[in-house]
Amino acid sequence: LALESALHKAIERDELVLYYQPKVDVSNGKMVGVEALMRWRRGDLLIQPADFIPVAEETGLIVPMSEWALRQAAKQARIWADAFGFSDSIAVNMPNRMFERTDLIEQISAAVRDEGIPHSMIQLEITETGLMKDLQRVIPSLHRLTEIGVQIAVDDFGTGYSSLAYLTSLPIAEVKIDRSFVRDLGVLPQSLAVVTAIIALAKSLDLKVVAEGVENQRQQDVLYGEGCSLMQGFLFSKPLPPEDIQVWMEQVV
Ligand code: G
Ligand code: G
Ligand code: MN
Ligand code: NA
Repeated sequence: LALESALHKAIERDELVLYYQPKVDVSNGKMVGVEALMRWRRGDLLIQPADFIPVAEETGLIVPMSEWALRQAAKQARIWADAFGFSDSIAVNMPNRMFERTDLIEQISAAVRDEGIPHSMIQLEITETGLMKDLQRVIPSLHRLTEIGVQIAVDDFGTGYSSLAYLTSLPIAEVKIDRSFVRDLGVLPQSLAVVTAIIALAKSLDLKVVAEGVENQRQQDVLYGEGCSLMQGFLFSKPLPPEDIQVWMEQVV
C-alpha cells in the first residue's frame, strides 16, 4: 500500500524517467531503433521496473504510467529528430490492458500530432505470453495500430506458446528473441535449436527478428551466423538516460 501511494505520487511529481537501449544492425553497425525502459527516480534512488511494474499492474496505475511513457517517447523522438535527424522508432512496452483500451489509437495519434512526428516513430512491444493470453481482445487493436503505421513487436519471444497458425494472421512486424535463449547459446543445445527455429520462422513470415540480451561477441557471432543481424544488449549499450544515449547515438547513426 505504501508503494502504491508513492507510485501514485511519482506520476504527479514527474519522478518517472525513460531510459533507452539501442537496437543495432550488426551487418553495418548502424542503430535501427531504441527501446524505452522505465525507471523511477525517487530522491537519490533509481528504482528498477522489476520493483514497481508488478505493483503498477496490480493496481491499474500501469495505465496512466503507460500513457505517460507514450507521450514521453514521442517528445524524445522530436528532440532527437531536431538534434541530429533521428528518424528511427522508439519502442514502448505496453501491457495488455492498454491494447484493450478503445482510446489507445487516439492517445498515440494525439502524442505524435503534438510532437509533429510520424506514427512510424512509435513502436509498441507486447509480450508473447500477454498476446496469447488475450488474443481475441488484443487483435483488433493490433490491426488498427498497424493501419496507422505503428509497428508491433512481440517481446520475450520463445517463452510463450504461440501457434504458427496464429502468427501468420497477426499484424506484427517484429519478434524479439527472449534473452534467456541468447544467454544459453553455446551452453544448452536446446537454446541454439530454439533460436534457429525462431529466426527461420521470422524469415518465412517476413518479420524482423531482434535478439535480446546479447552480452558478448560469441553470442553475436552465433546469431549472425544463423541469419539474425538485429541485436540488442549490453555488448552494444546498456539502457541509458537520454543525455547519455544521445552521445552513443551520434557516433553510430
Ligand atoms: O529495464 P529492465 O530490463 O530492468 O526491465 C525489466 C522489465 O520491466 C522488462 O520485462 C520490461 O519489459 C519491463 N518494463 C520496463 N519498462 C517498462 C515500461 O515502460 N512499461 C512496461 N509495461 N514494462 C516495462
Ligand atoms: O522484457 P524486456 O525485453 O522489455 O526487458 C528488457 C530488459 O532487459 C531490461 O531490463 C534491460 O535492462 C535488460 N537487458 C538489456 N540488455 C541486456 C543484456 O545484455 N543482458 C541482460 N542480462 N539484460 C539485459
Ligand atoms: Mn521489451
Ligand atoms: Na524481452
